[in-house]
Amino acid sequence: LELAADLQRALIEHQFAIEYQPVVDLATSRVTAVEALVRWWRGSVFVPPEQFLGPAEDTGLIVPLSEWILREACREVAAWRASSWDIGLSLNLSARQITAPRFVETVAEALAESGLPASALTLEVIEEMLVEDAEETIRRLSELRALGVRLAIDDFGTGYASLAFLRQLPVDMIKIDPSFVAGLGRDDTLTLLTRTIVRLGHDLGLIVVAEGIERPEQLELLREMGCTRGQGFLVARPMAARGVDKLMRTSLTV
Ligand code: G
Ligand code: G
Ligand code: MN
Ligand code: NA
Repeated sequence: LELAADLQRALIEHQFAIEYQPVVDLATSRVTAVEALVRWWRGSVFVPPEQFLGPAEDTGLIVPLSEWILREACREVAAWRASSWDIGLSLNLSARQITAPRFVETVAEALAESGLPASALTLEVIEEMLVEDAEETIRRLSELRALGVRLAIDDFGTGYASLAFLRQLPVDMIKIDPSFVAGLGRDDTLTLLTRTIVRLGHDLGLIVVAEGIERPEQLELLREMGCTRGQGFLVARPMAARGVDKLMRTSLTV
């Protein structure tokens, strides 16, 4: 309850910030996209998203917070693109955000205001979001996709129905959950499963992103598997916008 009141105040007092984690093309090491990740500095104390996203969802504060992240991130990425950097933006969606009134309109407005092309925006959803209000959620995401926005399944492979999800919603990308990537080269089953997910994604014509890359061996195996893109602390950590400025038009050293 106290956290809820603090969240409300934090929104009004602009205590939230966005960090961007680079996503690289594994063949070229070029940064092709950034994933926006919300940060809350409650005074001098950092509150991890895992601690406040639940309460924000329960109180509905996730809706105005997500709208701020959407507009701000679209604006910042559009500015990078204006310096002729062909970069995309990935945003994590919350269940409540998707079913809120005017969600589709809000995304369309953020694109129009910022000048970010719809095709440069990827919206990440997790499978659990299709359990409650599934029809409405699928309808809205399909509307956005019809506008040219890309859809990604985040944490792919961990949900109860990954494959059913692929049938229900037209998606462009799957993001392999870090729990698979963690086992690359160390655990035969996880290595095999990762290889199978990469092949499945490619056979379906999807972009496949591996998440949670921390060790050179993982990167090597993912490249050998032909995984399209990679993300993780070894590649680059989430960073403030001015950190991304410095990365512009560079290849990372991975
Ligand atoms: O990268 P990080 O540890 O900050 O993210 C923790 C969790 O919070 C992840 O599951 C991530 O998807 C989620 N998250 C981060 N930023 C956002 C956001 O802007 N909106 C939503 N809905 N979730 C986010
Ligand atoms: O659920 P989602 O995939 O959106 O979560 C993104 C979260 O993963 C962010 O909080 C980000 O900080 C974190 N993250 C990104 N790369 C790595 C990594 O290599 N290792 C670990 N442990 N976490 C990572
Ligand atoms: Mn994500
Ligand atoms: Na993920």
